[in-house]
Amino acid sequence: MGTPQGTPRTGASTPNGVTDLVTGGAGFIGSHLVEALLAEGSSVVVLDDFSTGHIDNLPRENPGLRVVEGDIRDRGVLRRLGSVHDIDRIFHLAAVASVARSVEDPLATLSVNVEGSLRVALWAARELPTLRRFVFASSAAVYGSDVPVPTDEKATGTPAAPYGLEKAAVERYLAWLHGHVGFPAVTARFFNVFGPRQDPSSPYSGVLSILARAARDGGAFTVHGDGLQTRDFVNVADVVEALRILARHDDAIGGVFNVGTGSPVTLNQVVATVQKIVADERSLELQYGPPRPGDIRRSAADVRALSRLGWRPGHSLRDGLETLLRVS
Ligand code: NAD
Ligand code: UD2
Repeated sequence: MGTPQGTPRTGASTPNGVTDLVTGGAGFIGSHLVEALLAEGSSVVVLDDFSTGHIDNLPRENPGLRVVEGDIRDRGVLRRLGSVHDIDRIFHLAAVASVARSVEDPLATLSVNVEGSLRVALWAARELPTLRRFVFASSAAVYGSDVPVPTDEKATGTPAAPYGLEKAAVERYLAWLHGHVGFPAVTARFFNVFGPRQDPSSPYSGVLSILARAARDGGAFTVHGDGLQTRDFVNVADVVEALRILARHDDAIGGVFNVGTGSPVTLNQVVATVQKIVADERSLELQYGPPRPGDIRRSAADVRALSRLGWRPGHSLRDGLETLLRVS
């Protein structure tokens, strides 16, 4: 395909010669990934519709960054991207990343999370013949509650909400494309990611963003249930490192990888740690309410597959919480 109006296609002139496309790059996880990719010398193109992402999350002054506002379902936007940039790797993070929203309006989330993802993958498979990697942000939500814990990638559970069904569907489409045309797809199943820039504004936002805001502002925090539910909270910096490893290792192609720590904690333990960190300055008003409908009781990742590629969580939960309380 030709380059419109002689626009130079990017890629060759970047320090490491690599051009990365990050869909959803203005969001919580995406913006941390963009920073890391720019730091390693990639030229980075962000495609985001800013539905939950923010331009302020991105280092706009960095000459290696190009931001395109658009919807992943828009064929015209994808076609233009492919004609202007020599894209080597795609990190597909754009999604309506909300379990609650998927329950309220499953057709709306299906449209973005499944149709949108499939459009990006089909476009890449057809129009980017030199693409080296397509890393997909999936979720532990594909497992539901009827699986052994810690959970390895072979476990087949029943997702508790449309969000998990949507992620599972995209995983299956990618497996098909990999088998059918050798599409270089890799699936990363994130567990409970936390860190700076996670938006705490909805009751269904990631629990640690809500807890950190309450601790910072001295507000109330409600534990849903008895607080003995476990989660595998993984630092966004470790998630970014996992994505970089999955993009580098050819062995990862066609694979599915949990991204957690393998060290789950109860919600009560996390709350106690936060209370200790803020003890001198503020008080956290803690209350217990009824369990949240559909909540799973235990969640923990078996991370042996990712560890075999050299990944180790580099941040303790306490360090991560301290950073979160400092910056959020
Ligand atoms: P986020 O909402 O901060 O990021 C999603 C980004 O996608 C936003 O910038 C949003 O504006 C963009 N987007 C949404 N719909 C779009 C569309 N139609 N076209 C273009 N851009 C669109 O969420 P996040 O927590 O950073 O999640 C990133 C990815 O990781 C998502 O795919 C999510 O499902 C997945 N994930 C997140 C977690 C977690 O704990 N945060 C856990 C498992 C999986
Ligand atoms: C699911 C997915 C996760 C990600 C996320 C996106 C699993 C195991 N995890 O996480 O991968 O896709 O959804 O949203 O499926 N809680 C409180 N008080 C609050 C808020 C939450 O007690 O104010 C509890 C909540 O009831 C749950 C725990 O904290 O028991 C974690 O909740 P969450 O919404 O952060 O994430 P979760 O586990 O539903």
